Amino acid sequence: NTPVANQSTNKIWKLMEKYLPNTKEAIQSSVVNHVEYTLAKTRFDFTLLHCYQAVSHSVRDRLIEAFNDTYQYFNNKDVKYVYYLSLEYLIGRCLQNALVNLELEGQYKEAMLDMGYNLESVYEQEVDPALGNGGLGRLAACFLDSMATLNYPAWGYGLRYSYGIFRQQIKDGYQVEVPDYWLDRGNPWEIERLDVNFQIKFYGSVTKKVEDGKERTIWEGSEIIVARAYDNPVPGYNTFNTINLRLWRSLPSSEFDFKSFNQGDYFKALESRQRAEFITSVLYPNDSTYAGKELRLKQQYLLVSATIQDAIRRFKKKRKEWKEWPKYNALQLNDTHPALAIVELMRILTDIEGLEYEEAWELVYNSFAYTNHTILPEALEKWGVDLLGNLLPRHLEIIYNINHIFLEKISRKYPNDWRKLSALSLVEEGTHKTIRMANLSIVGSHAVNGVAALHSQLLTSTLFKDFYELRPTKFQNKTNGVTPRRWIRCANPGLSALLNDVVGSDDWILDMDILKNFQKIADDPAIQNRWMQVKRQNKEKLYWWVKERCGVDLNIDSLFDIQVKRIHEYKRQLMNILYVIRRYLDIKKTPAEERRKLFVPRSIMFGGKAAPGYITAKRIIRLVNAVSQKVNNDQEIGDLLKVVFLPNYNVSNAQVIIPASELSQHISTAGLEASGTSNMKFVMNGCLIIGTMDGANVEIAEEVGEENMFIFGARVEQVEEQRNKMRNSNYRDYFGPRLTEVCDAISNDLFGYKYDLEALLDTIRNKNDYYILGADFESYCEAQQRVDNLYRNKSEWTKKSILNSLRSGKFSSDRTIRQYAEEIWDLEPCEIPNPSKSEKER
Ligand code: 4GP
Repeated sequence: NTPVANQSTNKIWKLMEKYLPNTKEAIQSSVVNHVEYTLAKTRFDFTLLHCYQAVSHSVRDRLIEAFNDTYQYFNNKDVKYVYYLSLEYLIGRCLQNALVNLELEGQYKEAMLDMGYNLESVYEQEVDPALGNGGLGRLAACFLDSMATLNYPAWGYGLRYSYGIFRQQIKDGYQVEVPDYWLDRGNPWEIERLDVNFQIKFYGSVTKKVEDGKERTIWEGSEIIVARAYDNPVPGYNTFNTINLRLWRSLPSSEFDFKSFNQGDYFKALESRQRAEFITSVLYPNDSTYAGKELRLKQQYLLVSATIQDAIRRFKKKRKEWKEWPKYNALQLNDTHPALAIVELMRILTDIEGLEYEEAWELVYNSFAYTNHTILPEALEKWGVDLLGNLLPRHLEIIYNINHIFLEKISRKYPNDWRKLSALSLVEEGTHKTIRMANLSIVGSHAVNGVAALHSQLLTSTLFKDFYELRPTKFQNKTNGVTPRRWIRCANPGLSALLNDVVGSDDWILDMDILKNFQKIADDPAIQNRWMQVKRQNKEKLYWWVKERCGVDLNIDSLFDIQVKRIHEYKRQLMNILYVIRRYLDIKKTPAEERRKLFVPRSIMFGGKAAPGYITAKRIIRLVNAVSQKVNNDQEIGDLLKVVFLPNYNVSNAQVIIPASELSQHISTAGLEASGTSNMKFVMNGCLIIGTMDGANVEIAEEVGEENMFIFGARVEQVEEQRNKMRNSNYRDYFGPRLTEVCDAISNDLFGYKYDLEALLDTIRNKNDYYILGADFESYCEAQQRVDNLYRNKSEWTKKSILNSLRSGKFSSDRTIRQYAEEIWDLEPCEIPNPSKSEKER
């Protein structure tokens, strides 16, 4: 008779109550254990990569202790959860962030140094998990950090793509996309949950049955796959709380395709198994554009269905009554990508749980909320009813039903107002009938928010005006934020140390607003000097980065002027590079001996990926590289002007680029950048912004003062007027002589690549200048002149740099997350008692 352990008295659990100690010796022994037992390495084939893996495993052990305790605690306290649903998470590298948040960086540094390893170079071994495109995905990652730090009971849910956003290489000045198989060296951070699997159905048919006088709807899917959970612990800072980012991976289900197997069609059966795995294989590389592909819809549904099933399972374990659902669950939609969650929950509640429609709708409506991230029309998701109805026939029925009931209410409120009815409808009629996912998200949510004050205001006055008039209280603003842990503490250790000295503690990491109390230091010459030293060290780091990757030798004393973000016409990288050409022509026209008097030496850097199918964006990269080649090799110019395209902009590169930047460009056409979040990171790192009154720039100006930025260009209410002006004039008059001369220089083949570059210019000439680059160009040049003037005065520049940083507290994602929790989720923090240091070190 083998003994069977009793769950409560089992010695396993007793033994597990001990925490790993964090002494130097204990850290070393846990690293060494992983070298020997996890990696099975010997001295003969041990590399720095293995060292990174062993260190990560040892940190992961510590994360898991906190992670398990956290959810155990939440469960015991029976808390309300927020579920953050996002198709993208740009989490960036984990090791340093985990060490900083666990407050173990110092200990690990020492332990590793003692064994002959420099922790910094160990960090560099990590791949940068890039399961997102840009702002939306990075925001989700910052939010997780803040949710953990502020002790909110939260779950992040997403997809574990095998291929993240492509790696960008520059070949002959063109962008080349290389697949990013980021898992090829394994991923020490994730925990594969072999026992957390949910079935996901696609296609099939819907039938109605009458049972006990009640009609029941049954959807029988004809393709069944499995979503498996991969957990990624997200540690909070200065707290033991560690939350979970649960990513789903698609796998074939075991019952799958028995028929083919039984009929002996072995290979056909295997092929369909591979099709299942393919669903989560690749992230769609589009930023702010709707893809419209069936595979993408499958991805969306897989995330949604697995997540809702998981949440329901958790809720049911507590044997709650359905009416309590909204009291215990808040679900946040990161854009419309996971909007089917609304429909999926409706389906389960009505078809499976047997709730009445109205009853179910109450629960759905009161638990869901939706964040919009852009008003660009090309981003608005509209799924064709043919595609949706084929893949998810029951969901289409439910959407029609939601729409029917909704429109009935509308027509009672606004009889015969056909315009309103068709604007509000979830269905867009036409030759190709589609479902409007934004309308679905608004109708199914109790709160809808934009991501900066201006953007939220534009949502209610333009894009969602009719919805706003219907229910104004539903609409809110939640200005974005970024985490100071990654963006100051990890990315800029020099500045962190300086701020610690200024404040007298590191309290600012959790309360950025206290920095405001130290504004006096901005005038202090000693602080200014230290501030400049920190900036110089960061510039040196970027100098080497650029030299190694781009082969360009920058002058470290030149002004580092940077625009890094996805390449988009509305972000106007084109205006930036046209100005660079203007500057180049002006320098050339100036007698050699006067050049240094008139022009501040500048290193102008661009970085960002273009969506693979976005030809204009790719041509912008081509132009930047063409200009770079010409200018950097012009002996006459020397270090007065250098132009560099920084390849493969991603989170880890941003951590080097942003702290080194002195001027950063956020120059979108007013009204088109919903918020921007890198603008916040730059400001925190003491960088001055040249920018338009767009997105969060408006609030940054309110906080740091317009006099500490370089604001230019048309305001949102002037944009349409400028477009009309363009329509009614010749581009030469509209552009003015300075921009015209630049365009002519390109046309006259000064930079080569005539075919591409002419096509690029045609996007702004000939009455096409939708992004009013021509209208804003002069004002942009003037702002650039102000930049030069100020940069000559080091002390004044540094003072403004300091003020930018000290006044940036509003843009911590901690502030944003508190607002979501209080104003949308109705969520209370729940902090698990931190096992005392002594207990930890037992
Ligand atoms: C971005 C917006 O373009 C950016 O302004 C905003 O800061 C960010 O979301 C986070 O809210 N949108 C996207 C997207 O990334 O894919 O629509």
